[in-house]
Amino acid sequence: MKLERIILREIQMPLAHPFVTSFGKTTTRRILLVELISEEGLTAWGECVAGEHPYFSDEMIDTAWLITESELVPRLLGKEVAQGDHVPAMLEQVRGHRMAKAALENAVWDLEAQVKGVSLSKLLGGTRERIACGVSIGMQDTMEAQLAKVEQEIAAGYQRIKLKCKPGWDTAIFVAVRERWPDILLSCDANSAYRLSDADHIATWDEFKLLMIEQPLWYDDFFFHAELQRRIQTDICLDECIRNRRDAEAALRLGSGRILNIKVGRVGGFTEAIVIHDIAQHHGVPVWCGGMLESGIGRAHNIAMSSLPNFTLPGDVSASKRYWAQDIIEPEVTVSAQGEIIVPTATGRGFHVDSGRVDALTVRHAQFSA
Ligand code: OSB
Ligand code: MG
Repeated sequence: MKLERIILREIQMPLAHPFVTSFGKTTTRRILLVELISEEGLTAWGECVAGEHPYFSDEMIDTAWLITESELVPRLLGKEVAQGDHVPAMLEQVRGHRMAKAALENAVWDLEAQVKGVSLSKLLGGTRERIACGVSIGMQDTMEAQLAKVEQEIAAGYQRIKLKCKPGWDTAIFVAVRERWPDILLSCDANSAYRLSDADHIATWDEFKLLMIEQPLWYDDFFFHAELQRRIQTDICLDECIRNRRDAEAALRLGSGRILNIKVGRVGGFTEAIVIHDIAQHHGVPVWCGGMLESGIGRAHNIAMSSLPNFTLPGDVSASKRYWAQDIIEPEVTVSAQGEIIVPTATGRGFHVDSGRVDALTVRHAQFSA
């Protein structure tokens, strides 16, 4: 597979509903899309999940654009790349910038699936025909609005409800939700809003039988998470702090958590994500696929990822219409009344990219030819 042309685009997509976490509010997503065109004339896509600001991680769309254009594209353009898992070594000299790297690497996997005539799911080692879906619900302005959102998502069939929380927006919400829905799969995500000094407070949540507490402490820590895990019964799930296979192995050996959220962009691409999946499986630790408010391209890739065997918990991969008035793929992603997405079996990502829609949303464009 010779990479003849690489096209970068920034698209801007207004979210159907603003998304509020402990690190901020998102109303419009600025998304970097990567399009690869091979010598054979095949077209493949990747999505960079870096945010508008460096609040979730130290990457943001503008740093990703700069690094992609100045450092990553030159290492791939015009090169013969046999398969997606050869990409990490080609980009290895560049340290960090995992979300930027993942967009390119994942596009190469997308291309490889097309060349081999298999679904992306099969190529990655997927075994599931359908995946279980949960939702991540941002913080609302009032308790009433928060409960109404939970009600709406349960009615839509989602199998797990995740509540964003932070100091001052935690226990009261859990009490109210548990009062109305004592038995649902419920979790929370603090996005690093707490400190070890909050351990006693966090321990009081054990009574809510949460499925997990996601990334309660610092974004770059899994040492003190181990101490917190020893002081609470509820399982900790690690998100932000797991950057690669060594982090995963170290965190699981330390006992920093008992569940992993795998985000393909956060760990630098499918190759690393698959290894982390395997490490967790080896430790008997379940994983699930996180989300980064992706457009249809990243969502299609997340569906394929979620089809691997150790993705045994419902992920944050939900329907297009939860995010967008109109998605950039055809068909859009839908979730059944049972809270499942069917994994496409067609060749490649299994969703057609609506290039007219992409063009209409594009605010920045750069093209590189071999
Ligand atoms: O921590 O999982 C997170 C969105 C942006 C950044 C971080 C996170 C999230 C979500 C939303 O929780 C998941 C989704 O629905 O895409
Ligand atoms: Mg998270």
